[in-house]
Amino acid sequence: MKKLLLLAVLTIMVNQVGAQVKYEYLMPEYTPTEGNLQARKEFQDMKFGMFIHWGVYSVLGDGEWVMYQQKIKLDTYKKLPKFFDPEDFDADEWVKIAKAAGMKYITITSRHHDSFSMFDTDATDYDIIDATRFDRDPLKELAEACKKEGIKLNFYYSLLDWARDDYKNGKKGDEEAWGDYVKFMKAQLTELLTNYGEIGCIWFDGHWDRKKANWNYDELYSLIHELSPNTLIANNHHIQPIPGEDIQTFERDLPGENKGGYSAGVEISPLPLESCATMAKTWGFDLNDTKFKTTKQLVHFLVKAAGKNGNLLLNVGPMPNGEIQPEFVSTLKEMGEWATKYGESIYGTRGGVIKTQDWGTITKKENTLYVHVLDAPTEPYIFIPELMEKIKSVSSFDGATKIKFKQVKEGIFLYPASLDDESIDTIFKMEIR
Ligand code: FHN
Repeated sequence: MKKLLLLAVLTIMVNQVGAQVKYEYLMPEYTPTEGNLQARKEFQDMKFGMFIHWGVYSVLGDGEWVMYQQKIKLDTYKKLPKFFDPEDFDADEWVKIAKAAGMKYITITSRHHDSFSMFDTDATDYDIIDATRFDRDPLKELAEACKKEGIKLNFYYSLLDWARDDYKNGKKGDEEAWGDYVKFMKAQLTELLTNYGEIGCIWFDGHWDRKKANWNYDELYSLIHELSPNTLIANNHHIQPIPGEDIQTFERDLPGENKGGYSAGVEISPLPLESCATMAKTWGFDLNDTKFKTTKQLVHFLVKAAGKNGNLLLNVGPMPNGEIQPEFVSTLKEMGEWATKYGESIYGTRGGVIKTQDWGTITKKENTLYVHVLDAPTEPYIFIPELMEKIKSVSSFDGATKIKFKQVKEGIFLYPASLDDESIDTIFKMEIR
């Protein structure tokens, strides 16, 4: 009887999870090209990227959801482009900040939920060239700056739209309108993939606004892969990856966790993983948002993501004048100082060696395991459970000090002479036999 009950409970749980995480429309089988697989590997090697949420909403300094949250009528919101003239925008400066932080790629919002296109598009007049006095295409300038500096450029693209009638009517069930909206997205995606050089990734967002809808991903994804097979597709839909996607994303969460509340029932897939996070609270510029995360917290996020085999996409929301706020710049600079010293233990590594421990995690590159002690344990040793690899030697990060260790069948004990409580991350190197 007990067994039957357990089975019934399990069946209900599996069905619920299944119902919650599955995209319901048929997708064609997807075989990534060799180049795409190589791009996925390179994506995983990069580990750290800059997310940029920038739009006309920055004028109001109240985050990227201001139109929705302050219930601003569309006609009123449409006055904002007139006030948006970011004359201090300097793409080279942004790229310099990202590079100095140790970031290897940039993912910028080409169009967010407010529908405003931050690039020169022929598919609508509601864009930066036609609707503002700022007669420049920031994505073009960023593409050029990224190319110069060897930084990969990715485009965020909102599926959800708060302004377009075809979206609104399509949402209400008007199939013709929905078809028009899909056509519009395809026109813009074609522009984004043909006018800006090689694009690393198209990063979709907003699926969750129409959880049950047919988003025509078969058309969108095959268009992207036909135009640019090495461009990776990510979709922040908060469900299990859909065939055609190349990256799995986690919002405000480490891969496989659901502390942010967006990833209920979502399991880690074999795709490259990426966590995105904010430096304060909101994504878009918010004048009142002073809940700044510290350098230590953010380095810990980066290291833990790498330990779980994921990248960190860390967000900045530039101000309406085009500059990244100084608080972010100084934290990013400190992260960069850390990355300059310890980047070897992050870039090009893979994770998933052990489960995250209270003290920290492990990353791996070839025959080296990097033990990241993020929070010193109270015991005078570090215990690493379930380690399959036979260890030959353990040393301090710089290799100057040998560390005593004992390997038993349950795991391995490290006995460092001391552990610095204040250190952001004490790293030991273990060589595999
Ligand atoms: O609503 C958006 C939000 O503004 C932001 O773009 C984040 C980034 O992951 N995604 C959405 C929420 O899921």
